[in-house]
Amino acid sequence: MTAPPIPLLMGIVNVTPDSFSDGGRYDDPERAIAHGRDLLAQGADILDVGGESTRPGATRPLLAEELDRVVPVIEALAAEGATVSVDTMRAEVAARAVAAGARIVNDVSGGLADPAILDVVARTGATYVAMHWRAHSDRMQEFTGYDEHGGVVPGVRAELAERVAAIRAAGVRDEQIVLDPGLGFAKQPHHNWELVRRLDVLAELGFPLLVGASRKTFLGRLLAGPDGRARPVGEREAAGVAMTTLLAAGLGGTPVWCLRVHDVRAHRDALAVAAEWGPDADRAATEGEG
Ligand code: PMM
Repeated sequence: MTAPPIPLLMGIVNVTPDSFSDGGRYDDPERAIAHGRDLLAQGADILDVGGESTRPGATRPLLAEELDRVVPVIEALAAEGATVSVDTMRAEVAARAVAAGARIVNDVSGGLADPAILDVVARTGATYVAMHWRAHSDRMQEFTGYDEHGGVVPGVRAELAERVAAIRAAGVRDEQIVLDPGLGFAKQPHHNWELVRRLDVLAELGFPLLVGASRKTFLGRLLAGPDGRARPVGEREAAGVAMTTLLAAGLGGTPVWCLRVHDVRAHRDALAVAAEWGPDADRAATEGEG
């Protein structure tokens, strides 16, 4: 068996006081820049800089707060040659981020929160990650029904197809578009597993896929202790690395273009192992001593 091409790794730089998984640790720009450099040294291909927490129940920052958080960090990291993505739902933030050097706009709302973001993407030519999303984080878990679509996989596919139509209508070219199933966003835990097992159904839409499973609640629930409480967020990394390994091995049913992760080194190691099943798989046998 030959594994598909190795996915890119997007390292997460959350410049937020209340992020889902590394809340507050990198909330001042200097610390966030240092964290970005560290993730590059660990082998990140892309740095995803975000100033709005989207953890379940989170409330939104003001526009000015979000700009103050992300623009200096993007400027510094892009100036050092990093490929930077901005994690935002706001057109104004996307525009300022691209002007500061970001080449990717990662919009968890897929253009639903602020449709003008699509004009920014069309005008600038930035790569656009459109994630499956139904509502802001304070209410998203009220919208986890997929029965009218016959299940979560056809539901996410249909709703992403609608987003693609809107994105194209705004003048964005197909080569700019990346799709994301939105693990943990308006999903019950079992929905996330159904999606990662059938990424091939989303790939039928014809775009590269990005997947963000790192440290999410559905992994915490899988690893719940005997008391039924989810595994704490800082103790989910090994499960995330297993997810990376299985997706890199093709068990999502299709190649994945990029994985969005926190602990880049661990995922880079997993991809190094997966690469030994890829096109250059006999390298280890000829190079090493075993
Ligand atoms: N998840 C989070 C934030 N941004 N962007 C994309 N494209 N896909 C995701 O799954 C995603 C995202 C929430 O996780 P975090 O608080 O750990 O960053």
